[in-house]
Amino acid sequence: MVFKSSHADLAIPEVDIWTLLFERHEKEWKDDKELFIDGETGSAYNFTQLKSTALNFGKGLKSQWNWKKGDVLGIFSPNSIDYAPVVFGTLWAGGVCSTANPTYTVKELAFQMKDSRVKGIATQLAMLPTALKAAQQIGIPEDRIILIGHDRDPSGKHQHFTQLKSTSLLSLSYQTRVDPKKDLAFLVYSSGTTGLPKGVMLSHTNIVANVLQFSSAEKRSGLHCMGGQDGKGDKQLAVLPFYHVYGLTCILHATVWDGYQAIALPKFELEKACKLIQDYQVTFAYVPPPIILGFAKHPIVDKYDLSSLKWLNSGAAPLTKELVDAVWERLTIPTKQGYGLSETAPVTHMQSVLEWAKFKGSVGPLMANMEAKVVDLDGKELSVGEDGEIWVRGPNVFQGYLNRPELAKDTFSECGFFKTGDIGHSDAKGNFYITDRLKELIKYKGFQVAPAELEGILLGHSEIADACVIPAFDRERSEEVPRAYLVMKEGVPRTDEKAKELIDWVASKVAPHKQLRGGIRFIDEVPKNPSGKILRRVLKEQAKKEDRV
Ligand code: 4UU
Repeated sequence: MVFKSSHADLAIPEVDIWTLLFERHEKEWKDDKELFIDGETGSAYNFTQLKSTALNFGKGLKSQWNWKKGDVLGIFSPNSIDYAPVVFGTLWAGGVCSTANPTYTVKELAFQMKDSRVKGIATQLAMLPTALKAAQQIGIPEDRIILIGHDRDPSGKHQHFTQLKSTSLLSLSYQTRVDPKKDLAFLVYSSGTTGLPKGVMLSHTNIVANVLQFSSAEKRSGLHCMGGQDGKGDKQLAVLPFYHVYGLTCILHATVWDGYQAIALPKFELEKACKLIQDYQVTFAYVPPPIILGFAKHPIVDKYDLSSLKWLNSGAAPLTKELVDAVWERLTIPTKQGYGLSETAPVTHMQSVLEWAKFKGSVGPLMANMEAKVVDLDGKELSVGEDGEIWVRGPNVFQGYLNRPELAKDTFSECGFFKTGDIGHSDAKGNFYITDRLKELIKYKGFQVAPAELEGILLGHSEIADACVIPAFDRERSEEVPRAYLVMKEGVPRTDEKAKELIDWVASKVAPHKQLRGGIRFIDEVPKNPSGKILRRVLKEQAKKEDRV
């Protein structure tokens, strides 16, 4: 059967993101309060400042960099309130943003920037050396590396994004027109169901649709914008990284569309987060499960008054019922859940605060304009209560993987459903439950780890004959961690010291979230089917037994 959203379809306007956020909505603001506030310095952008800063940047791109429709800007930065004008200015100028994890190594960054063919990179001073090395490797001129954030370049070589100036040429002062359905707004990177990270092509319409679908779903959770009746409005903690699709749509875009206030933190530190919640009277936060764990269990939380919080929303990785209960016992606030993927811009399912207690463990019902199927391995449709792969269809589903048209036939069904690679079911009321993952992907703290990438690195080691990486489970922290099963070349000792040496060796080559936190196990042979495909399931089952999952 096809599961359809129980919510009435929303009209998704055929407009680009800039027009939706900055033109359609402007007149509705009752005031001009701050939208993005820097949690560390208190500096902020209100709507008017955000719009003018973004416009200046967009005009600067056109004037100084001869920016054309479809040109891509790499953004390599932790959360900063400047992320907003840089993204929206780039979109105004017809550009596309390729957002990268700020903890990437030179190699990881160079891969993404080259793959998405960026024309420049916006970064922060602390990451400038990495950005410069990556830029040099892929032939991006030094003056195309610009800074965002508070720090300026002491050498004066790299402009701050606010220094890009427009000329007075009238032709450059207009927004670059795009076709919202076809033209891209973002390239976010995901490994999808298999292989190395790939550029997920998100069009303007994908994001516009998801902002509206998501905003409409969240209204059921009692949020109101700052023009709300009591004049106070809701405030959120913006700790999810903006480079990841969850933070990108649900915070960066939704803040502007719904007029919430977002208090931005460059990285999650529990005590800082608690202090900001207390000081700013934050009312809600989108977070991944490890942060929920912090709120539920960490002693530091007791030092702060978090009574302004109305609820937390968890997503990006599985959440246990026990954690939801633990948050309720400690803070008396609901933890609801959402589900989504980079490929769906991202949210497809969202629980409302009215449903959290009745359907704990559920990721909620389908959002408006969404349909889903649950299918078995042969693609046969299953019905209520039966576990299978979840397929989804809707206006937020992406345009395919960049430069990889050959993947379309495995990614989409014949009738245009996107195959998520996640396993789950729906109950009779339309609440979905994610129970397992069919695809290779590992989620560490909500961040993607592609086993194929780690296997590639491991196979480059002179002592390793074969490798398979799978998700293990860290029971104490309640999260997935990458574990490697290795076949060593003859004569190499299979000792704890060797394992530690290899773990450190991998750590020196990858961003911190990809480290082999699940350890290394030495085996005689990687299980494979007759055609040589790794049978990850076998090792996953072995890991489950060992980790008592
Ligand atoms: C079990 O992680 C994301 C998007 C997350 C998101 C979550 C809730 C966005 C909005 C929201 O409200 O994207 P990716 O591409 O990094 O990873 C996608 C994968 C899914 O395929 C699934 O395996 O992350 C996993 N995942 C979840 N797993 C995402 N949400 C959940 C969830 N429970 N709630």
